[in-house]
Amino acid sequence: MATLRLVLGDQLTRGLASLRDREEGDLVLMAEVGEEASYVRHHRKKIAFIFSAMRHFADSLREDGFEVRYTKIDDPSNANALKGEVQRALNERGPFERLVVVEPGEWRLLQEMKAWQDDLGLAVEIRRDDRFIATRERFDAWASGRKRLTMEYFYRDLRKETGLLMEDGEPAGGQWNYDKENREPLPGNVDIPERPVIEPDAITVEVIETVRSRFGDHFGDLEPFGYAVTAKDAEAQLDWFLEHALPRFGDYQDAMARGEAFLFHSVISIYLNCGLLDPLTVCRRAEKAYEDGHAPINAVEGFIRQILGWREFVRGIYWRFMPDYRKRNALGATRPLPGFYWTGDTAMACIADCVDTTRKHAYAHHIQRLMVTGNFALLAGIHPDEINEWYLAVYADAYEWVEAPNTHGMAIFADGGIMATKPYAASGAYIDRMSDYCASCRYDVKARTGETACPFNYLYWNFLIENEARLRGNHRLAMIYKTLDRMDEDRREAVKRDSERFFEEIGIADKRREITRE
Ligand code: FAD
Ligand code: DLZ
Ligand code: SF4
Repeated sequence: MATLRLVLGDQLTRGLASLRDREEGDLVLMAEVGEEASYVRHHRKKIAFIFSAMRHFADSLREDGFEVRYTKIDDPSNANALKGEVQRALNERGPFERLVVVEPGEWRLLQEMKAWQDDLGLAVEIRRDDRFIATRERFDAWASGRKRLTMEYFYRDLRKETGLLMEDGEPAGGQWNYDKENREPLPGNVDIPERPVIEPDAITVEVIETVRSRFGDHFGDLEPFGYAVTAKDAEAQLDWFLEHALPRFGDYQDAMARGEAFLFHSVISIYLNCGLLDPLTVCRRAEKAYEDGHAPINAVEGFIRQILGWREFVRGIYWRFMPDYRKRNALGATRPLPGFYWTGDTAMACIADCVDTTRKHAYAHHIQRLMVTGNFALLAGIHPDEINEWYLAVYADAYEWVEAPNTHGMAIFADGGIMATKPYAASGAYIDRMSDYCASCRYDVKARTGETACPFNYLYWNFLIENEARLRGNHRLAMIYKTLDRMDEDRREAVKRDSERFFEEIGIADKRREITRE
C-alpha cells in the first residue's frame, strides 16, 4: 500500500528524510492552514514568504515526478489544521499504509503529531530531521554530565569533526575565536553594498494578494517583497553575500545604523530555517572564501561560528530542555509588552528604528534583537510569554527551536542561566557606542536620571535593584553590584522614581501578569 508523506512549511528541502524512499503511488501532502499561520499572529511577510516558498517547492517536486496534493489557504474545503488535512487526504485519496513526516521544529506540534496515530487510526512514522550539522543525540552526548553548557566548546568540537577552518588539527589563523575583532561600530564613510532584490513572480504576487485579504489584521508590511522563494534564488542571495558583504561581516557584525536594516549581514536565516539552504554547505562556501583570500579570518570565522556554533547549539538546548524551558521565568518578570513593539510609536530612536525595520522586512539583525528590543524587555521586566510571542510572530526566520533559546534564554535570562552566564543588560552607552541612534533621539544618552535622560540608563539600575535578591550572587555581576552599593540613596531613589514614571508613561506600570514559574 502507498505512503502519505507530509511536508511542512519549514521542510522545503529536496533531500528531506521523508521524501527519500518514495515509491510508485505515494502521495506528498502540503497544506497552507490557518492553524499554523495564526497560532501566533505571524508577520504578513513571513506568511507570504512561507506560502510562496511552499508553492514553488510543490511545483519543483511535481517536476521531479512526485504526486503532490497541495491545499491552498483559500481552498473552501481546507480543514485549516494539519491533522484535518491529513484526515481529508485519507478520506479522499486513501487508503494509505502509513504517514511519514519529519519531526517538526516546534515542541507543541511534535506533541500533537505523536497523538495522530491513535487519532487517525494510521501508522505514523516521525523521522529525525537530519538537516542540521549535529544530531540531537550528538548534542545530548556532549551536554550530559557537564555543569555548564558553553557554546564555544561545542563549537570547537564541531570544528574538529567537520574540519571547518582547521589546518593540521589546529584552528585556522591560530585562534578558535575572533569575537574581539567583531565589535567595530560603523565608520561614517563606509559603503554599504546594495542588495539585489528579487522581483515577485506570478505565484508570489497571488500569495501576497491572498495574505492581504485573509491576514489584514496581522502585523507587518507585505510589500515591497524581495525575498527569494526557491532554493536557486536563495543560493544566488548567498553568492551575493559571499562576494560583497562577507569580507566586512566580521568588523561590523555588532554595528547598527539608522535606516540600514541589513548592513553586512547575510540575511539567510529565513532560507536556512525553511530548508532552502543547507547549513554545512553554507559554511563550506564561506570557508572557501577564506581559502581563496577573498575574506579575512575574522569575518569567515565569525560567520561560521554563527551557523556551526550558535545555530547548532540553540537547537540542542531547545530539545534538551523543552517543555520545561519555556515555562521558566527566572527573574519573575510580569509586565506586559508595551504597545510600541507593534506600532514603533516611541521617542526612543533605537527602538523606533528596530521596530520599523522589523515591520518592513520581518527582519532585524542580531544586535538589534539582542541589545535593543531584547535588552529593553529584560530591563523593563516584560513577561516571557509576551516577548517570546512577539519574536516568534514578527521575524520571518522565527520557529520556536531557534527563537526560544535566543529570546527566553539569551535576551531576557528567563531560563536562569542555561544559555548565558549573566543577563545581557546594558545601559544607553552600549547602544550609543555601536550605533548612530542616539544622535537623533529625543532622549539624552549621557543623562542618567530625569525626564530627558535615556530610559535605558535608569532602567538598567532599576533592573539591578529589582532583581538584587536573584542576581547579587552571580559572580559575573559582582563589580556591578559593588558600583550599586556605592550609589547614594538620592540617586537610587531617582532611578526608581524615573523608572516608575516611565512605566506609567508607556502604560505598563500596573498591568502585571501572573508568574507561572520562577
Ligand atoms: P547573520 O548575522 O548573517 O548570521 C549568519 C547565520 O548565523 C544566520 O543566518 C543564522 O542562521 C545563524 N545565527 C546567527 N546568530 C544565531 C543565533 N543566535 N542563533 C541561531 N542562529 C544564529 N535567529 C533565527 O534564525 N530565528 C529566530 O527566531 C531568532 N530569534 C532571535 C531572537 C533574539 C532575541 C535574538 C537575540 C536572536 C535571534 N536569532 C534568531 C538569532 C539571530 O539574530 C538571527 O539568526 C540573525 O539575525 C539572522 O540574520 P542573518 O541571516 O542576516 O544572520
Ligand atoms: C510558519 C508556518 C506558517 C505561517 N504556515 C504554515 C502552513 O500553513 N503550513 C505548514 O505546513 N507550515 C506552516 N508554517 C511552518 C510551521 O509552523 C512549522 O512547520 C512548525 O512551526 C514547526 O517548525
Ligand atoms: Fe536609545 Fe537612549 Fe540612545 Fe535614545 S538615547 S537612541 S533611547 S539608547
